[in-house]
Amino acid sequence: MIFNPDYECMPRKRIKDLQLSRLRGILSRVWENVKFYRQKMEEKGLSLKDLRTLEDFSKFPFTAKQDLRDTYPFGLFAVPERDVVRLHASSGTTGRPTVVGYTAKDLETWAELTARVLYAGGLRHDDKVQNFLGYGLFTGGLGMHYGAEKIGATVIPTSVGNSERQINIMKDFGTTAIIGTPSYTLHLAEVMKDMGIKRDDLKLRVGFFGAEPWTEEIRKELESSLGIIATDNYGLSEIMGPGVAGECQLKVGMHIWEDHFLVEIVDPETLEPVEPGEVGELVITSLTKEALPIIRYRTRDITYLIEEPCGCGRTMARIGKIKGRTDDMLIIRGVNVFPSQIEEVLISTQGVLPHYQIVLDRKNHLDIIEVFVEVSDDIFQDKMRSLVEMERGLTHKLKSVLGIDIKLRLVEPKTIERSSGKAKRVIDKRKLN
Ligand code: ADP
Ligand code: K
Ligand code: ZN
Repeated sequence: MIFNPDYECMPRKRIKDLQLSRLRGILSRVWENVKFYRQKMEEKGLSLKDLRTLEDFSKFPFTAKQDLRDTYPFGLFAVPERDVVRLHASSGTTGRPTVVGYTAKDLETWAELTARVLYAGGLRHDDKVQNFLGYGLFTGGLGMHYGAEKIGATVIPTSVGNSERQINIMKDFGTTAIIGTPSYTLHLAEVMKDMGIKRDDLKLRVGFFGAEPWTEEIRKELESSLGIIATDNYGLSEIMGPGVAGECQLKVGMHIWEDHFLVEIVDPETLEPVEPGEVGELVITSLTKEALPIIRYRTRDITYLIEEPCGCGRTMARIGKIKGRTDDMLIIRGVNVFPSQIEEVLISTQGVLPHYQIVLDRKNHLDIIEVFVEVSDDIFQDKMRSLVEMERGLTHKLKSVLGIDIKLRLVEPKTIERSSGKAKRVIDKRKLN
C-alpha cells in the first residue's frame, strides 16, 4: 500500500530529528556555496550556530520568486554548472523565467517522490499510465514520468493536446491511469462523449490531478464521467515540480514528504507562524536539494497543515486543498501567468494605450483568456488593415511570452471601464467556488 514505508510511516519524533539534521546540512551548504543566502543571513546577524532547534529556524530569512528572477538564470545554484544534469523553467516576466536545475541525485529524489504520490493514489506496476501533462520546460510532464516508471507502470507520454488522439490511445492501448490537469481532463471527458465513447469502453481506474486549483465538485465529475478514483497532488517548480505532496486514496489532504521538505504556515501579512491547523501561506524549505536548495520559500499558496495521523498509515503531515493565492498570479490551463507579463508586452507596443482588461472564462472546461486593449485615436481612424495587423502582432507576442493561446481584442478608446481606485485588470468568470 505504501511506496517507501521506512520514510512515509516514520514516527513523528524521528521525522523532526531527521529534519533538523538535514536542515543543518542544507544551511551549511548554502552558506558555503550561495552568496545570496550567506548575505541575507549575515544581514540578520545570523550564522549557522543560531540553528539549535527547529523553532530557531523562524529567525532565518525568506526567499521569494523575485529572488530567483533577480539572480536569473543560475544565481541561486549551489553546485558548479557542470554538475547540473537537467534544467526546467516556468514562465515569468519577459525574458526572465524562473530557472530551476537538478543534479543526478536530485532527479533520483524527484522520481522517488513522484512515485510516492502516484503510488499513494493507487498507481501500480500493472498499470498503463497516460501522462497528458506538458513535456518540455515545464516540470509537470517529465516530473511525473520518471515516478511512474519507477513504480514500473507502462508510461504513455502523450503530453498535452490533440484530444481525439488522446482518447483513441486510451481506448486502443488500454490505458488504466491518467495524469493531467483537472481542466484539460474534463475537456477530454467531453470530447469522449462527442466521439460516442462511454466510460465502460475504456479501462481507466485512477487519475492524478494538479497544477491548478480544483473543487470537490470537479472531483465528483471526473470520477463519475471517467470511472476513476481522482486524487489531488501539489508541486511547484521552485521546490522541485510535481511530487511535493499528494493525496492517498482516502482523499483527506495531501501528504507532504517531510523527509525532503520542511513546511511552515505563516500569516502572509506578519510572516509569523499561525496556530496549528490555521489557514495561512505555505512556506517550504527543501532539505535535500543539491543543485537548487531553497530556504523558506514563500509559495504564495494558501492552505493549512494537518499533523494528525492519516487512516492510510502514513505519518507524514498533510496540506489541505490549496484555497487560493496571496498574489495576482493567474493559473490558466495549469500555466502560471502574471498580469504584469501582459502589461509589459502592451506598453512596449506603439499605438496601444495603457488601458486594458483581461477576461478569463471557461468553455468546454478549458480556460479562455481574452485581453481587451484600447488603441490610440489616430490608429483607430486609420485603415482596418493596420488594426488587424496590430491585433495579430500583439496576439503572437503574448502567445510567445506566455506559452498559451490567447485572444486579444483591440477596442475603441475610452471603452474599458476606468475605476477611481486601483484599475480592475482582471475579470475572472471561471467560477471555482
Ligand atoms: P506546476 O508545473 O507543478 O504547475 P508551477 O511551478 O508551474 O508548477 O506552478 C506551481 C503553482 O501551481 C503552485 O504554486 C500553485 O499555485 C499551483 N498548483 C500546483 N498544484 C496545485 C494543486 N494541486 N492545487 C492548486 N494549485 C496548484
Ligand atoms: K501551475
Ligand atoms: Zn493518507
